[in-house]
Amino acid sequence: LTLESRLRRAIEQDQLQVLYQPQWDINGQKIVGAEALVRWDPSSPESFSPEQFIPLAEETGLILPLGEWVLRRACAEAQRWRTQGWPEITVAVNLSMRQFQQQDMVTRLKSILAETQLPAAALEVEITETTAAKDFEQTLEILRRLYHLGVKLAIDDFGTGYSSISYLKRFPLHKLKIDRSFIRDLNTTMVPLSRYEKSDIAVVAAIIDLGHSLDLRVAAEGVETLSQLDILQNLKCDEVQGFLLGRPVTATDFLQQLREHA
Ligand code: G
Ligand code: G
Ligand code: MN
Ligand code: NA
Repeated sequence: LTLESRLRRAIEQDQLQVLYQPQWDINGQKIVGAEALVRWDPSSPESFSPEQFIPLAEETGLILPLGEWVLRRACAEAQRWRTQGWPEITVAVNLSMRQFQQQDMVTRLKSILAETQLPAAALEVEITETTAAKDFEQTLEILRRLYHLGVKLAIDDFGTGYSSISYLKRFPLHKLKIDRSFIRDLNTTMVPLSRYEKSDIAVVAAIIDLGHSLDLRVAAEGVETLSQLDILQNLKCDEVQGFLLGRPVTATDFLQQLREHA
């Protein structure tokens, strides 16, 4: 069997799973949301990493049913958090380029919100900088419709694509997520810093300032060390996400984390 037919079967047979990675306020004190991340159920006999199957799903178009399945799951789960006592917790869902550009995407999203009863403001949609930069007019139109629905809009992997600042200025957005490659480079707060380390901090500082000057919240992803967190706090980043504060976990485990940290 090809990976494609296995993936098709996995979608049909519910062998996929959604994990939730906590998103924290900058102090690392409080969970403010979660990013939904799809996984091939590790207990199924065949299991592939998302780095393997997401690009394939993109190429084959399977990302459409897959993405819709993730969206429905994540919205239903977020509504459970709300009704169980955490009405402020948002859920962030990645939309691939094909999914974002799908003709009836906004209609489909709207019906998933209605079906799961999740208020639009509790859903954050993440599109990559590359998706956003693909076709300015089309992106603007889709973002406007989502914005009017009340959905939160985030640019993911920021800094690795090529969106121009004038685009960012004209898109209705709520958040920039600094790509984890920039965070990885924030290795140390030890002084004296090498020129390179200084410039790594300067780049992250510039992204945060850019976000703030556009009235956006700025989140850092891939935070793995306390010194990275310390630098991000000093630079007034707004939110952090990464292995230091929590790996992606099952819905059950995430609910437990909410009891402890939200
Ligand atoms: O979770 P992890 O880092 O292993 O994910 C690998 C890649 O797969 C990341 O780029 C992530 O954005 C992407 N990904 C994870 N879940 C989803 C999903 O539900 N939809 C889309 N489009 N991409 C996802
Ligand atoms: O492309 P996107 O930003 O959506 O990718 C999210 C992916 O990043 C998830 O698959 C998640 O597993 C991964 N991730 C989350 N936190 C960390 C981290 O601290 N370090 C690394 N290396 N990967 C992370
Ligand atoms: Mn993401
Ligand atoms: Na990202």
